[in-house]
Amino acid sequence: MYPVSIDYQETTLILLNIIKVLQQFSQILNLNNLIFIMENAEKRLKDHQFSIAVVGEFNRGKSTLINALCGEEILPSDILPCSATLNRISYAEKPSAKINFQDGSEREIEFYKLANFVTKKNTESQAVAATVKEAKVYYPISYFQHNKIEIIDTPGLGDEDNMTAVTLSVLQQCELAIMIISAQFPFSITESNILIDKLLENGVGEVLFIVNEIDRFDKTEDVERVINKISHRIEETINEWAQDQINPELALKKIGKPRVWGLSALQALKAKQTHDMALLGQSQFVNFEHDLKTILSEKRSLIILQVTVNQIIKVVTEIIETISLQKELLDRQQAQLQEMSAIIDSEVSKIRQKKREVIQFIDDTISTAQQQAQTSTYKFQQDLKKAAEIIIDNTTVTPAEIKNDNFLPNLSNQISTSLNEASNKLTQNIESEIIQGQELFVAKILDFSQFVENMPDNIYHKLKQLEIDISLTDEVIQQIETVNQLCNNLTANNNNNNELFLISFNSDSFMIQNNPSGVGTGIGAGIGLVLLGPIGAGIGAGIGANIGNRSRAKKFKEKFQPLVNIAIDDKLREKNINQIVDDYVSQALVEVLRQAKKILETINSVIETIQSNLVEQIAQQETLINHKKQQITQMEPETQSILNYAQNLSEKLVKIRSA
Ligand SMILES: Nc1nc2c(ncn2[C@@H]2O[C@H](COP(=O)(O)OP(=O)(O)OP(=O)(O)O)[C@@H](O)[C@H]2O)c(=O)[nH]1
Ligand SMILES: [Mg+2]
Repeated sequence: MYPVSIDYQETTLILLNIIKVLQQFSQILNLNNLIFIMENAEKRLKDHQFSIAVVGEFNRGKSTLINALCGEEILPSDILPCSATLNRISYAEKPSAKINFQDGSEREIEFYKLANFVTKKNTESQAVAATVKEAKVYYPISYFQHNKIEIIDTPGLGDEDNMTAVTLSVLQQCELAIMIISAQFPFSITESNILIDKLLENGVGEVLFIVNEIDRFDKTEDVERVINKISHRIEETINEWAQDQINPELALKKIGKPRVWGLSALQALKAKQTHDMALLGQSQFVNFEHDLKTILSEKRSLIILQVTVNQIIKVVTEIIETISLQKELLDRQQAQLQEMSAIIDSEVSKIRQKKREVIQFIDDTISTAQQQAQTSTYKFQQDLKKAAEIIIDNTTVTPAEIKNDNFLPNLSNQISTSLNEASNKLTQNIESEIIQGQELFVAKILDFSQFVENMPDNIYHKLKQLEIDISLTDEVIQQIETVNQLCNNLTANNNNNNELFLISFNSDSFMIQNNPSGVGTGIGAGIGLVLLGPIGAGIGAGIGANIGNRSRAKKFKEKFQPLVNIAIDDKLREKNINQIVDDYVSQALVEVLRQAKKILETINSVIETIQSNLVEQIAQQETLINHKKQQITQMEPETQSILNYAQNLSEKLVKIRSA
């Protein structure tokens, strides 16, 4: 897909293409920092810009080295930590300086006043330097002239945090780094960390090492020993770093054997200023300068490609890692969605089951109430007969009394009063049975509604534990609120107004009233009538006056009782007491039933809303996940082929550069 080539033009085009693709991928994966890195790489590759950063701990002679290259003391240097800003030095025919301030403004300054803006030599200059973003210094350095090269003086690393950050940002945008180490303090742990974290990790194309201040040693052999020692430590550090890389071998090749120059920047500067060739020779500066010029003229393009490739490898590796992480995440989310569907199904079927139980319970309660009422009614019939029997038994019957006109009306009255009492008892019994039924009923529905009310919370709580964003819709919240209100009314009715569910028990239903002129009398009269018949007939048929003796009185009671019973049965049947009780029970439960039905209907729609809502949300999530997965899967082969190409190219570049 990406043919390996080292033709500069062609390779540049391929790399620009790759950068475009990686930008798109970074965008899809939301890797903003990578987009930035690629934008930057694209710009540098197109501009063919070449930046050299001079780095190291403070006071190692960074500024002095740049001065030595220029042959003039253009940058301030000092025995105390000095450089406070980034200073970019590039070619111009005449020396000049511009200051870019933090607030975005830019100002040209007089060249010799540079120290007032870029150092921390005194509190005033330090305060000014704090407002400076960077200084641009233009100077006629001959070999910078045609090559769009800039050299960057950086504040000492590890001196202050914000300065370290400034230097770091520059390292991501430079092709070559010169690391300055002092011959006096051979390669500290801090310096080894600078090398790894700031240079190698940032994919700088090439790193050159300078052991400065060799003039501090008298003997050449001491200088050699120090340089060897430092070179060895640098190699160790690079090896250590390479072992942590995905491809240690390539990482090592890319850096190559570290190139270390021992020199005295201070002597070189002085020699150039005074044209002292002997001192210049002594400074060992010429070797370094010569090699630097060669690198800049011969390897510049290769290094630019190398830096770009390094950035591409860095970015594509991170993209590949992100893809694999996101794939895992998406797989997990997919599994979770299935889990979610299962949770929803099980919760919904739980609540449906519960609803069936409630309906069954309601049916049972009604039929139990009806059965009990029927039993009470049957018992009522027996009670009435018993009451009549007791009255009849206790009545003294003599022939003389039977003849008395008041006898039968009195007897009837007694019986009807007694029947009224029994009737009231029945009313109370049935009433209390119904109240009990209602209470059970209401309790059951409230219990169920509580369950319904908790259902969404239960479901959403379980779903929340998964990593997927599911929310309770307003519709659900509103419906649950309706269920709540209906249930509150149900409770209120039950607690405050039982009458609502009750029809007042009307004794009329049983044709028995306390009012003696009413139906009670009617029964009495009826019984009287029935009795008068046989008695009259008896009189007529010869019972007549003989009714006066004991056996006749006993016979009267024996005949009278069944007649009373028949009269009771007839009256109850005539008034259809069974039906009345049935109706009464049903009517008493009708209001609760109506309300329960409404609650159950609302609950039904809550369940449906929740279910359809969640199913919809899950479906949406699934579509989203599938889409993402597809996008990511499509990226995979391309990222792999980019990585392969970049690694091959990197290897080629290393070979050519070290040839
Ligand atoms: N003897 C000797 N002194 C040097 C040499 N190079 C630099 N110095 C001195 O070391 C001190 C620090 O030099 P600078 O160039 O300011 O060092 P720097 O690394 O830029 O320091 P910061 O900007 O503070 O990070 C100055 O006093 C220099 O004159 C050298 O080769 N030999
Ligand atoms: Mg400095």
